[in-house]
Amino acid sequence: MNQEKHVWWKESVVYQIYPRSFADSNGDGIGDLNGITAHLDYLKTLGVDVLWLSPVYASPNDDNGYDISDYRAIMKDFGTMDDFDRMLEGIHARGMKLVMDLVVNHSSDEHAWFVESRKSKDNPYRDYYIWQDGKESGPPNNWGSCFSGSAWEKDEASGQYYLHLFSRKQPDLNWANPVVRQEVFDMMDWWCRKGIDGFRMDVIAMIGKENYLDGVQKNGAPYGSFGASCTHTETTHRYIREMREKVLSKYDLLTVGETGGTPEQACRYADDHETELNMVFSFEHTELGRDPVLGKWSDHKVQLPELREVMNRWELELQGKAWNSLHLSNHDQPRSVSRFGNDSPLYRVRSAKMLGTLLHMMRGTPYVYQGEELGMCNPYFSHLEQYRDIEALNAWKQWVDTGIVDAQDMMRYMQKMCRDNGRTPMQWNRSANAGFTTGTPWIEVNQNYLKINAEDELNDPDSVFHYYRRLIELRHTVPVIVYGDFVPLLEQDPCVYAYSRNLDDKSLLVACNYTENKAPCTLFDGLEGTELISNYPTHQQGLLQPYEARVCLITT
Ligand code: TEU
Ligand code: CA
Repeated sequence: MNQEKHVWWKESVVYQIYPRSFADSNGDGIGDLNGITAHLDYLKTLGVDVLWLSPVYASPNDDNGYDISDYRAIMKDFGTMDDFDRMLEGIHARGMKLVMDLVVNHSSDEHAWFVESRKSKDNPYRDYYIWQDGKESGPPNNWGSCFSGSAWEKDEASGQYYLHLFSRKQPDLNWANPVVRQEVFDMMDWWCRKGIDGFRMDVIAMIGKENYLDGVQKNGAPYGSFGASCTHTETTHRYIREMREKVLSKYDLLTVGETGGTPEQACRYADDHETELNMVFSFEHTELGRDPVLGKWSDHKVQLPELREVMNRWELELQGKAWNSLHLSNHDQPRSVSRFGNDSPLYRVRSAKMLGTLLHMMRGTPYVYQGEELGMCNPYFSHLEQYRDIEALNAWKQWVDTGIVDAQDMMRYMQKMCRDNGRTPMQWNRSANAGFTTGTPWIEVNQNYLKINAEDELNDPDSVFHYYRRLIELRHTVPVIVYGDFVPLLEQDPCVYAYSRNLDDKSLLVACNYTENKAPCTLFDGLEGTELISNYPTHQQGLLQPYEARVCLITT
């Protein structure tokens, strides 16, 4: 018997809502809180335990709410604090929990703190942000921002530069200032007292800046990397432990850090003794196929051996030490069925179910990103005007407008990788704009909504929706899925992703054909077990059909 400690957040499935694209209640084309409240029964039917809400705080929307101008107010586009309270009540009334996004590496440049800070060198808020003198009429160092260009912006008022690891409208908060830390902790406490159930912590690994030395500049890259100076530092760990002591330890929360990094680093953030966070998001699997110069801008199709190597390693290295989180998509990623599966009409449903199986039977807390439960796809926008995302629009300027990358190539990369792929409106039904809005949506609806929408899937017992509902139900009813040990199987197989989970006298056998070819597989032959779930009505001995997924429970 393994020693896994039993807690609710290990037994939960989390559903991520990107509010701007979920449901619009008032026809202005923008999803809002009342839209969420109106669809809580849908989420309850799906069976998820926890909702993670991407930022809903006041924001000028330079980065869709990840640039916050008031941490204790609701964005006007999304509604009011009363709407929030009603939504939270509705979530709790249905036995679900709410996790808020915590974006405190940076604020908006329109936050009152920054408005003050930039006024003068001796303003009391100056040290809330990171200001430095330039070097030789240029910025203080060679760091590039995650959203292209220098990570430093010169401010004319004082002639100094401020640091922004993301857009220039997202100045980094100065965590070295204890007053800033206390402001953040007080704000977190305020939300906890309101009754929320946890935090997803945006780029939390970057809060502990240790020095401002030039970063490594890779082959022809225009800027250096800030990674070594800012990310996963001892200082970051110290701040998180302080946060735990001052806020997190006082409440029963789900905490997930958006840290990325290696399994070894994850084991420090999310160790079983709960000194820092409950779990972290890893991105090694979603960063497969990065281009050495263009980074995420590539059209690499992720193959089974590379995906399996990464995901198995994370499962194995965290086992017995830390809790894992499981995800194939979120608001920064393309649609998982388009990226890892096959979104052609022939295989979309099968491959979406296969990917769900592969992920949900693993050890860790699964995250479902809105629309994933419907098998929603990338929209394949082909005109720049259809895109909204600041990361992509800046990248276009950096690579295409300068003549370095061909426009057609970049468009192909964006169709594969742009964050907008995951941000097209939720497809509710067959009415205009997929029932998302009665107005003009802020970003175009995927034109396939007549075929892919929640209403039709609710009525079809064979839909991706009902398959996800069943996966979630299994997690709630079969303990080996939550607490079993993970053991990789068939690690060299070119088509089949297989593993087992083991707890006491129960063993779970999972096999997924990751490809569109038939794959020989004898794992289930002669086995005396119960089939828990499969995306094919019958299983043929010795074989897995294209994208077939099958899970059997065995008593030993
Ligand atoms: O993302 C952090 C992050 O690392 C992303 O910039 C990522 O590299 C990129 O999206 C991949 O395409 C978080 C949020 O999830 C993201 O939406 C925000 O834009 C970002 O932080 C800044 O707050
Ligand atoms: Ca609205």
